[in-house]
Amino acid sequence: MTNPFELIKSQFVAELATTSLSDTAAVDALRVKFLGKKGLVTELMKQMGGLAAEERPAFGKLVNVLKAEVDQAIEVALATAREAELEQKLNSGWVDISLPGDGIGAGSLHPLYEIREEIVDFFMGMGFHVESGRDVETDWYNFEALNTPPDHPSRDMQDTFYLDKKVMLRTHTSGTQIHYMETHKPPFRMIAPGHVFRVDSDATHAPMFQQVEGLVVDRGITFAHLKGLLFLWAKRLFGNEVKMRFRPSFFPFTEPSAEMDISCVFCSGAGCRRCKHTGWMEIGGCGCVDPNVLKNVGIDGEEFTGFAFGFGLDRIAMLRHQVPEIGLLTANDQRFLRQF
Ligand code: 2NL
Repeated sequence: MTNPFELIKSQFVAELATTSLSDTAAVDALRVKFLGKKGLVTELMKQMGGLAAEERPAFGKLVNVLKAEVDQAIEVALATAREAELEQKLNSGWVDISLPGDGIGAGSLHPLYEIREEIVDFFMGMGFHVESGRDVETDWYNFEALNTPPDHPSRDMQDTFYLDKKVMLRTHTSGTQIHYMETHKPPFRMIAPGHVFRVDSDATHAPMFQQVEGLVVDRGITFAHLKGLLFLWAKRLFGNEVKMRFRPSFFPFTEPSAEMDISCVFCSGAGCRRCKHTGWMEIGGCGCVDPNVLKNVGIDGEEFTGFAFGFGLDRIAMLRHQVPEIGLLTANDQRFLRQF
């Protein structure tokens, strides 16, 4: 058997018989050995160029048949090896297809924004316009127009983030009402929700927090309108059973002024640690607009009167959801946020 075709073929058959049919790399090595650039079959094909013209057709036919046979045997062996490898992978890494899949988590509104939307909804229902204002105000809008004299403690460098001598991050949203009154003629009713900034930072105070302030200016507005509206609003937020009270207070921009308390949401007024055993919790301040403020924005205080109020959103969210620590609202802790 000196025929080169038969020789190579029997060599291939012998080597294929000893190649592992569960190993694609081994089968591929066999392919390279016979069909690669310098493979045995390939070399045989190259010999054709040195043959006499009449010998070429017969030689070409035989070498092509050989190549096709080797080709096909390799393809079959590769397919077998691939399947064997897959089988082995599946057997070694067992998958429990009865386990539940990964859930698709749905987000929800942050409690602070949920409260803000609820409050905005209530006042819009009462015909209030919503104005968001600007975070940076000048001295006039943040203090001067609000009847806050230059020596007032709230102007202290230690309470206010100043950007320049007369430019600052707003310490309350009241400047928004000043802008509004300067550009609109009464009667009007509006609220100003937004972020405010104070140098304060401890367990119960954050350097940035959210407020909602409100303002009504019309003919014949009295303190009774203010009280009626805020009591209605507190019932909407905290339920019909909530009790409310006003305490006399002072703000430079209102006269008279009051602070508003609701019955403690933790003990319903019986007295507990959270309300310092008073049964009451403060939720904001309010009053009739000081005539000086109206004068500053060119509104005739003889014809028009008004009331205004301001509430911290964090405090209201805490009371609404009975959150014991203010820091939880801004810590971004998923274990806390997932409860809403
Ligand atoms: C509080 C108290 C308050 C106002 C804000 C206001 C605005 C204008 C005129 C008059 Cl333009 N008043 N705002 C009035 C009373 C109280 O906020 O404790 N806020 C957290």
